[in-house]
Amino acid sequence: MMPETSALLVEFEFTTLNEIDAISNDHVLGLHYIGAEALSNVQNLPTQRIAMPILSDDADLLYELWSTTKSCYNGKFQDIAFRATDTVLFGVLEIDESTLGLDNGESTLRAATEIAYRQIFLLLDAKNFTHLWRVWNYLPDIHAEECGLERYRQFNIGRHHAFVACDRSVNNSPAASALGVTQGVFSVAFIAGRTVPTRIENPRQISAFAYPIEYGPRSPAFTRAAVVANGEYETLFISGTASIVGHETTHHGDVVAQTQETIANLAALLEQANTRAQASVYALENLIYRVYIRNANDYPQVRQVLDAAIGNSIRVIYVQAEICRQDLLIEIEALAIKPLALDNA
Ligand code: 3EB
Repeated sequence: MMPETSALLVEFEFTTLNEIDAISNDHVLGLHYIGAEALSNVQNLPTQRIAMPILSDDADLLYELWSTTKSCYNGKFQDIAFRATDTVLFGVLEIDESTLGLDNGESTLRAATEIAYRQIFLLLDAKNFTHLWRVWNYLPDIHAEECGLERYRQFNIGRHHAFVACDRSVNNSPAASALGVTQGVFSVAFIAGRTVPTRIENPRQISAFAYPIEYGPRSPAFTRAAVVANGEYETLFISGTASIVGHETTHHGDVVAQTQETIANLAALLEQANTRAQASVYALENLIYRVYIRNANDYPQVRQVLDAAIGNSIRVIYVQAEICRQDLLIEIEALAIKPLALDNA
C-alpha cells in the first residue's frame, strides 16, 4: 500500500522551447522569455522578460517554461502577476522606476526593490505560501551611481529593508540571481511554496548575507542553493555563482580562471547537497545551466572550459549580461529536478 500522502503534491517540469505558438496547457505556471528582443509578454502568463542577447546559437529567443502536474489558477496582486496550484506559486512583477515619482531624493531602484519585495511577502503571507524558494532579479543600469551608491547596492538596501519590515530573516533567504539588463525595466520573478527549503551554503565562501560592509551597507539577501521537496520530485536551485572565494573576487581579468573557480564553487555546492542526501544524487553533468557572460567575446573560451570540465552534452544557455560586481566576468546559475527514489520499491 502506498502511504497516505497529503494533497501537497506538485511536480515541476522545466522546458526550453525555441518557438511558442499557443500555450494551451493549464499546467504552465509561467515563464522566462530570454533574448535580446524578448520585449513582449507571452499570452496571459506571468512572463519575466529578460532582454539579454543569447550567445549560444540555439535561437535568438528562448522560452523557459515552469509547469506542474496539476492545473494552475491565475492571479493578480498589486503589481504581481502569478499562477499557482495548491502547493506552488510562480509570480512576476515589473516596476518602471520612472513612474514612481519620488520627490525625496531617494534612490528609485532602492524604492522599487522595497516595493517589489513587500508586495511579494504580502502576497505570500496572504496565500500561505510561506516559503520563498527561488528569485530572479534583473536590474537596469546595475553599475550606475544613484544617490552616491552603485545601483546594485541600492537594490540590496531595498531588499534588506523589505525582509526586515516583513519579519523575514535574511539568514533564511531564497536562492537568487541578480543581473544587469541593458533593456527593459526592473523585474523580479519568484517561486514560492508551502514546504520549507533546505538552504545550502558553500564552505568555500562566506554567506552572502554575511558579506562585510565593503560590498555595500546592506548585504545581499540570498542563500547559495536551496533544495525543495515537491511531491514526487526534489528540486535543487543553485543561485548565481561566481569566482568568489571567502568574500573576495578571484582571478581579476582572467575569464578562464574565473570560469574554473565558478565550477569549483558549483561542485562544492553539489557536495553539500549530496552529503545532506547521504547519496550521490547530484552531479555537474546533470544540471540545467544559465551562464551569464559580461563580455560577449569571452563566450568561446567560457564554453570551452565548461565543455572540458563538465562535458558538452549538458543543457545550457549562454547569455550576455552585466554581473553585479564589476570585477566579475562570469556568473552561472543551475537547476536540477530529480524524481525521489521510491523507498518501498
Ligand atoms: C555573489 O556571489 C555574486 O544579490 O541576489 C549572485 C547571486 C550574486 C545572487 C543577489 C548576487 C545575488 O555575491 C553575486
